[in-house]
Amino acid sequence: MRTQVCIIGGGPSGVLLSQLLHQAGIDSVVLERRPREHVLARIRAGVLEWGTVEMLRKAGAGARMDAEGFIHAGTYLSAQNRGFRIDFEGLTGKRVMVYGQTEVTRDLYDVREKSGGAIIDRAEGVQPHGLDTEAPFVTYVRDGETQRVDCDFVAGCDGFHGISRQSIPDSVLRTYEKVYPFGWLGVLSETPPAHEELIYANHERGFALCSMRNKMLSRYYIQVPLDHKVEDWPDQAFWDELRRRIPADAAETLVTGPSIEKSIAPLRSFVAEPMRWGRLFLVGDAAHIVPPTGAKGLNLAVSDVHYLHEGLRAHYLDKDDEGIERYSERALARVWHSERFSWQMTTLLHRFPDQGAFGQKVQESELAYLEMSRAARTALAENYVGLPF
Ligand code: FAS
Ligand code: PHB
Repeated sequence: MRTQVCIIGGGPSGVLLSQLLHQAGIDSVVLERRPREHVLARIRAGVLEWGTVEMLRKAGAGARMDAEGFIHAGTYLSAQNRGFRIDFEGLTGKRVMVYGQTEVTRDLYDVREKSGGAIIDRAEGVQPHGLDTEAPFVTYVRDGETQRVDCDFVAGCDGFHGISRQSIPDSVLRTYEKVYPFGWLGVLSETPPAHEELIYANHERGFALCSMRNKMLSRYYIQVPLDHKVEDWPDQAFWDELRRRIPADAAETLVTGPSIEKSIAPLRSFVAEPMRWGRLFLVGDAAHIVPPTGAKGLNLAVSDVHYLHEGLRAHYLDKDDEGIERYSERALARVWHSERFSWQMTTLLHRFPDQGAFGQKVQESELAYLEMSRAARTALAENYVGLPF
């Protein structure tokens, strides 16, 4: 088989890129190792920057988001059970959309299928070849048969554990990493959200987050030690701990119910540079990971897609290679702003094992400064709603 762009990974970045390339008349094939139903069942992000909203609409995947998503003009932060609001709209003129990544991925698959896209799932042993030549190709095995895709470019949209980043020689690749000494225990419950906006809670017992998916589907997280397992947290223990950490008024009205999903995710900050080697471009989690405290992971994947799609479009339609030559530089500039913000929010809101009483007081002072200073709230708000592409 021959195509112009071979995309490894059928998550949100891979399918969004394929759809945008299609709209520009550029041919692509998506190779996804998991069965489609597995990909479409993943529960991950919940908050979309407005740039992401506009990209999904541009790709033709925004109708259900506009009908079912929640537009939020602000969020709450709290320290020791007392909350205050960050007014995104008043401070920046911008808002965010709360709409689950599960739905985003489903909408992208739907629009890509409708536009005749080739998303090949259960593609095993995907292996790029000749990335530093003029004629790269990708091999994979499906139903026991080895296949080959000849292409002009390879987009590595295959996430943190994918094959693409590993295909860049160690002599070229530079990585930067910070692993946090705790994880997030997440629960999904068919209950009304604790509040009409999100609540990010700092508490001496640890971080908590109240989020949502719709009027009867809530998403909650509490910080837990790295050695905890899901079975250490029966539902009642989770609800009791969440109530201890969030603002008193939200704790009083919290509606609890059985968890329909419960999982623990580790937290790390990670960046791989460069995001391009020869004919390979790294996109999304294949190149970078952020702790979810800043709601940036999915949104960064989308901004990478923006830069790469623009670069490939100029290459094929205008014979202009500046976009692909500067892809890594442009994408990384925005990646590092989000890495910094996600690290800052994580450092501000979580209980670190070695921080001591002084560290807790400094966090509470920083939160008090945010509450009193419009300038401080504006800085947080403009990063949260998303810096320009
Ligand atoms: P993805 O990992 O989504 O997709 C990569 C795809 O490539 C997958 O479908 C995988 O099966 C496939 N693949 C991997 N290796 C392959 C190979 N060798 N061959 C073929 N295919 C291969 N972000 C937020 O903003 N907020 C959150 O709350 C949040 N929570 C998260 C919770 C968890 C448990 C995880 C893992 C991530 C979370 N994220 C969150 C980040 C997440 O949303 C990512 O940023 C987002 O999925 C990035 O999209 P992709 O880059 O497409 O990578
Ligand atoms: C979520 O709804 O899953 C969510 C929201 C905001 C975050 C992280 C996760 O910062």
